[in-house]
Amino acid sequence: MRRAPTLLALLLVGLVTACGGGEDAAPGGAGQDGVRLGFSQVGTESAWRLANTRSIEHAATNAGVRLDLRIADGKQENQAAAIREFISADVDVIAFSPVVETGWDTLLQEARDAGIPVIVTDRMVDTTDTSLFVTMLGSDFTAEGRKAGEWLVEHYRDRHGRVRIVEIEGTAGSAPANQRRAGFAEAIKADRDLQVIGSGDGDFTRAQGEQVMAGFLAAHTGIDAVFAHNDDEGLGAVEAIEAAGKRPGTDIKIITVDASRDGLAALAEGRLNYVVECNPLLGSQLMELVGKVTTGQTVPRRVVVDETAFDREAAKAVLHNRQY
Ligand code: GYE
Repeated sequence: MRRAPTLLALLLVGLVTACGGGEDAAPGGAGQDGVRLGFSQVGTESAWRLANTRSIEHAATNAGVRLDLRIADGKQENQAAAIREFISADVDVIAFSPVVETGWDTLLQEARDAGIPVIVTDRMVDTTDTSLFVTMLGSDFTAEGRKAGEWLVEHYRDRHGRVRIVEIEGTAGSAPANQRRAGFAEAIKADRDLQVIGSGDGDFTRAQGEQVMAGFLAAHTGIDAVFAHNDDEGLGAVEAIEAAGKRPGTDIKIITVDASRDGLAALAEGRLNYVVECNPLLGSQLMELVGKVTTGQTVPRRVVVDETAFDREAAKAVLHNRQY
């Protein structure tokens, strides 16, 4: 344990109760009150990201955590600068969602040398020494890619002949792009007719998704399906497909990940075909881990978020009270 909890925090343990913030409410009494948390967020690229930031802000407020939030605009160097500032400010805990997987070892070592525990959230880091962070809270991106691929295998089960797929990937080098690609490739191996004929970096944005899809439509005829690594890219692809005079969801099938409100609405309208859930509402779980880490309690090395997937009917059923 890095430092003893303050007397006030000790007095509050057991007195604080969760204060009705829905999924963002951190359970009280976990020792977070007054803890200083430096959090380096990826950016503002998608609906998922905005919901994730909001969830963390709400949960911090509910738990009494003093949050120093920095948004990195998708740049690793900005995250490195923010994390170094957290170290200089001697915060109690650092959490971050790494924009790309590699290149963090030195920085994590600096945090360790300063005695500050680091929690990795949302996206995994690829480090030589995994003890450089205390825990990782986030989704199973490989499973998400696999679910997307399995839907295509099932959908084209009775079709004979090549199925031409294009893949709009997430930010190059990011954990969700690497792992969704891998899970998807693994699943579509079950049917040799399913072939990825093109892939491009959509950077998890609608604008880039649209541009990459327009490029595919210009370069290839007879595209059957798109696997977009998030809803925003998929919704950009919808626009490019319509601009090319085709019907998204009908002429070209589209599978995405996240299950944001906009994604599910497009699915309910039949412009997307299948959406795999990736839940951004990690705030309360993060604050719980922060509380445990600062009070010397043991935490699991990996906390995986529970998720599902939606077809058109399932989207219609949940859309009315979707939180993100
Ligand atoms: O799928 C995408 C966001 O890291 C899980 O990042 C996250 C991904 C999410 O920009 O929309």
